[in-house]
Amino acid sequence: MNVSVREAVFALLRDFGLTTIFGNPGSTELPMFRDFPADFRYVLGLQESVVVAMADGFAQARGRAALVNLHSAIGVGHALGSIFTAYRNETPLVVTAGQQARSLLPFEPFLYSEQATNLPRPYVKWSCEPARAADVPAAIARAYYTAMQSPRGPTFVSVPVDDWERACTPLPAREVSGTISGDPALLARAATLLASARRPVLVVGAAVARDGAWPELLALAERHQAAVWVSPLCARNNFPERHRLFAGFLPADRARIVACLAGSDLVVVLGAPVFTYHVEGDGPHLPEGATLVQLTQDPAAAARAPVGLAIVTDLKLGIRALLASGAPARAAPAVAPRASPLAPDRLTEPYLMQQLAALRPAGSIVVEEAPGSRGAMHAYLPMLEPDTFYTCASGGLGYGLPAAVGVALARPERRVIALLGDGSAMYAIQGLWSAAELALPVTFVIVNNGSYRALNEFAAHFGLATPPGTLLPHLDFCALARAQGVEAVRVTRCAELDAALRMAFGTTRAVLVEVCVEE
Ligand SMILES: Cc1ncc(C[n+]2csc(CCOP(=O)(O)OP(=O)(O)O)c2C)c(N)n1
Repeated sequence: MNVSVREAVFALLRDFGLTTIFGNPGSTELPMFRDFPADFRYVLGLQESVVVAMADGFAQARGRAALVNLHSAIGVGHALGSIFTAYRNETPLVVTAGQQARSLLPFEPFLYSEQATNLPRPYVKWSCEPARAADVPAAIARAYYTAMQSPRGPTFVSVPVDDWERACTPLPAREVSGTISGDPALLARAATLLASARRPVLVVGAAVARDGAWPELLALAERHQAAVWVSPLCARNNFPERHRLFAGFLPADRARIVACLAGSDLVVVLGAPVFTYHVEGDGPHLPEGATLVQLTQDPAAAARAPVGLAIVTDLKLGIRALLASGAPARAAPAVAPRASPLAPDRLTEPYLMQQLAALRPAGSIVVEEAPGSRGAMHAYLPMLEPDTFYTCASGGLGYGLPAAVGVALARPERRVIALLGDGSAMYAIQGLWSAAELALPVTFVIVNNGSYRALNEFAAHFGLATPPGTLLPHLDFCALARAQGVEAVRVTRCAELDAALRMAFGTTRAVLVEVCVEE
């Protein structure tokens, strides 16, 4: 039996549960959407980096792949920053893009993509433009299975515009497992090391959240009375941040990591690289006398770790294996000091975080991209429940605002709070329009400090006093929001903050709260 490529692809997408298509269309994509099936929905983003970041948030919040459709070369070009972020986030995305008709390709036509498959490399796991139209369904299927295999990530398929009406045979979906179960002998050795350690510590990363291993991690930490540190620049939350064993957030700096972990004889890294550094450093990677065990879903992270025993495994399965061993009686580690409460006298970033923590609805999800506010957030806005925090693993700005829209689309029962720096928000401000059109109750909190403050602070590391290009005066976020259909309120004093947040959290519409903070 023959069907059109389009029919075969939509049948496959339906089987994979990829019925939400994030896109921004062009002429080279239009035939894909002929007779658009009623059980599919198209989520429009007004720029392609916004499209991919929305899909990323959606995919992460659902724990499954999402489908993206981009315009040929230029659309992929606009999307590349967000594709890079999805790659670092290990977010499964099937990214498709249009291409000019096969018969036109010898003439280098308008809108054609010369090296379509190379354009998104190296930040896709697999990239393909099928040799024949009839091979498009198989390429989409392989892209999906590959995206979902551990470590997950984006894949790319370029589809010539004339392929959609061509004939092919239908392709049934298959079951393809992507879960890696670690070597039992090595996991048993790791469990023994843990049981015999004097003072073990756990360093936890985003793969713990991605693999749904929150309860196993909690059990492991409590079993061993092990302090839990969050790995540097971690993109998800993995452990209740007010638990007595919660030690804090490791900096992305070798010597400071060693100082934080001092006194431990065994460092168990779970679902994170060893380690993510941001600044140069030398000397040891571990405190003197300590050994390291790493459980990771990423074979490359295992191979490049500078020290320790590395075991490639799904985190839930791996931590369960570690739970097989008992633990000796150990004294509880010292409790990390908590930040003291702040009075409503200065509208600072820490005060904003404190009030957000007090007023945020139960179960609400924070999607953060406010680099200079990270310290204040860590101190005053703890994440207490699983899957309630997302940021980007790449450090690339322009992710948080549209990702929050995608998370809200995936989790309609939850309140989503996008916590954004003024600079960060401007990389993807068109995402507000999608939130309004989709009628999503996202609360966008803009931390307006009038600058790229994180960059100003980082300049000191290189001995620069005042770097150029870091001031952002004259931005009116309320006007930017209203122009796109999002209600907005500006807060300039402590006394106005609670009412604004309560109003935003109390409605079912998207609201932007612009908070003008003092230094
Ligand atoms: C795409 C991209 N461009 C530039 C940077 C460099 N950068 C890192 S932090 C930062 C400033 C962010 O400003 P804002 O969101 O206002 O937060 P603040 O630092 O003021 O808290 C910049 C520009 C980046 N990380 N990503």
